[in-house]
Amino acid sequence: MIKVITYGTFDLFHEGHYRLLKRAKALGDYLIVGVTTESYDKTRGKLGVVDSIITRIENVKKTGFADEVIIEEAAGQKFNDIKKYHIDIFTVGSDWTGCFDYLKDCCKVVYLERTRNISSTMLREQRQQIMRIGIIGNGRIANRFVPEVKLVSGVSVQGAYNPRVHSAERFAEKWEINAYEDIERFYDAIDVVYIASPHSSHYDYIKGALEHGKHVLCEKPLVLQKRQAEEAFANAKKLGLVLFEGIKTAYCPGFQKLLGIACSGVIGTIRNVEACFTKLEREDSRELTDTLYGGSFIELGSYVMLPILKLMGAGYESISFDSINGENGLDLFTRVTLRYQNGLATATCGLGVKSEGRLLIAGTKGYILVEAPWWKTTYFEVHYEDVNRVDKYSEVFLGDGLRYEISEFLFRINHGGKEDFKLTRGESITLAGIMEQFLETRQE
Ligand code: C2G
Repeated sequence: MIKVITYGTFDLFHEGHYRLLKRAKALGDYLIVGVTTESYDKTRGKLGVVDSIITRIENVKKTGFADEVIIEEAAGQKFNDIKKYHIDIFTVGSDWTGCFDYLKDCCKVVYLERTRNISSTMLREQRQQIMRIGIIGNGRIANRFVPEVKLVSGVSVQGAYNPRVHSAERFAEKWEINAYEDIERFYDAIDVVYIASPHSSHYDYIKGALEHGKHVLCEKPLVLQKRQAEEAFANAKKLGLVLFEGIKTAYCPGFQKLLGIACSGVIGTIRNVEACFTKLEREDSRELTDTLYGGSFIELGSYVMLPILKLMGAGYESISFDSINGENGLDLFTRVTLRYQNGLATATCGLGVKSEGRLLIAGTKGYILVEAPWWKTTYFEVHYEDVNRVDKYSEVFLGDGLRYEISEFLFRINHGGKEDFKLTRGESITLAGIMEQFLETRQE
């Protein structure tokens, strides 16, 4: 008798799950299915699981393919289960190709091709639908995005669009999704859009996606003009759609914790915020050669402005930019200084100058120092006049962190788009206005 084992969350049970179990069963005579617990999913960074473990087990059982269902509650369990149950074949979808090769010493490992098109036939009965996401732009960030989607329940990457079809095809091949050359067909196949194309194209893609009735998650900077941001948000509101700016720090758990503590009054009234983010790029990179929309501030400014807007607000009295520019006029390093009625803020960022990526928040009773890289906010300390008193906080930042923004985006869609306190529409509009002002000063 050939014994097969597979594992999964099986949340919002869909056709991809059904086909996987069917083929897993066909590999042998007896199929064991391990269903993950919520706490295990949390530790492995899978967010937003909707169905209870009871429902998920029931759904697996209903298929009739599982001869036995077990619970998977910890990392490392697979190895022991394979021995315990005398397993011949371990199988899982090809989105995990390579990840479980370490089990090859104990049994045969088979990666079954993942189901590309999740149709809605099975989902119609579900109270919550799987959102099929379509990606516009196939660069570095899009490549980091796809594996993070896998860790958020309730969303699946359907396909990629790129006017340069070969680029979309290469990307789709790599991630086992569909490539679309025709944007109408692309919109027909998806529910939500992730825009990761060059900055200058964001505005047009946002407009098009909203007109096609799609919710939009757009990489920062959302747009580069205040008027465009206002118009895009007004459009989304009119159409009842979510428009969401992807600044991943805004949604990560450590940054949320930090804001809570900073605003709790422990350091008194906040008077000064200093944020720095540098990331050295090659001289021939897009970031340092796109003379219209490249440069340090356009690339990294959204991050460094975020804690300032969150903690000091958008009501600054003045803002000024100082840059060190390269020969092509792009800023290799930029310092932004803001003056408030009762406070100051400085944001520095650089693609050609390296500095300490820390965040310092100074108040009337103490200060908070967020260790570099502060945009992950994994560790920070609260200091007071009494040097012996230091409060220490840590928080996780899993993987590339994009899962937090994807999870929040879905949450907003499923809750009528109302809860936008982590990054408000007003803050995104202010950010677009600051980008516009920066570009104007650069042209002078
Ligand atoms: N799957 C698939 N096609 C899809 C979606 C999922 O073939 N469109 C497969 C996955 O590859 C996996 C199974 O269905 O083999 C269950 O998927 P999930 O519920 O997303 O669980 P996952 O996070 O992949 O768990 O220990 C857990 C396992 O390692 C995998």
